[in-house]
Amino acid sequence: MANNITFTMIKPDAVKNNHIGEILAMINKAGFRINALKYTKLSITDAERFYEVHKERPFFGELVEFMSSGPIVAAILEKNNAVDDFRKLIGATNPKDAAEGTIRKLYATSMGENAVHGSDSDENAIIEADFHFSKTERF
Ligand code: 3AN
Repeated sequence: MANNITFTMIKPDAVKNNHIGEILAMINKAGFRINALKYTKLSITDAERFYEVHKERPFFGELVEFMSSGPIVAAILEKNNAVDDFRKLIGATNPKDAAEGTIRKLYATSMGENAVHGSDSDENAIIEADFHFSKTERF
């Protein structure tokens, strides 16, 4: 079966705590191929657009503020069963519930500041990848 993609961000908390290298190493060791990679920062408007589906949720303002508070690493990852396998690698949204050995168990500090993003469906992976990367930035 052809590889499919997921989209991830190493969030401002994990960048600030110097975990970019360890997280990328875990991603590679788990069998994902990096198709695109960018060290960047979301503006408030970018974060509002990216998280638009959550705009009615009570934590929306906090989420936008946090995600635009510092640099992030954005990436498109390729693997067979990429979306589900990546969600297993990152663990539950709340690090208290995340399984041992997952990225969030190791590096997340709270439900809001939870180290990494992972797409929740193949459709959203494509939308999120297109949001951050042009065709010429993918390899
Ligand atoms: P996931 O990132 O595991 O797919 P979602 O889609 O439910 O989780 O939430 C998107 C993001 O919103 C989470 N990564 C987290 O940063 C933030 N978030 C979710 N629930 C809360 C909450 N109760 N309080 C603060 N932030 C939250």
